[in-house]
Amino acid sequence: VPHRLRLRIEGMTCASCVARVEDALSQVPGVTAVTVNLADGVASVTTLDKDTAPLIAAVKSVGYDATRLE
Ligand code: 9UX
Repeated sequence: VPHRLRLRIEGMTCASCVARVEDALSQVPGVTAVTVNLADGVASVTTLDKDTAPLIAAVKSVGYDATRLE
């Protein structure tokens, strides 16, 4: 079943940052939905894969830091 998780994203300061993070997360296999809130610094991800490491790696690959929120 799909599940939702949230990531704290560090370093986003403008709307283009949001678009970069959304694009990166959307391309991770298993991801079916992504929303990123600039003001909160939080990404909400719906994914079929329980492994969060590829999500965090994708965010880091475009220049931001990410940590799982519980
Ligand atoms: Mo906006 Mo974000 O000019 O790295 S793209 S600050």
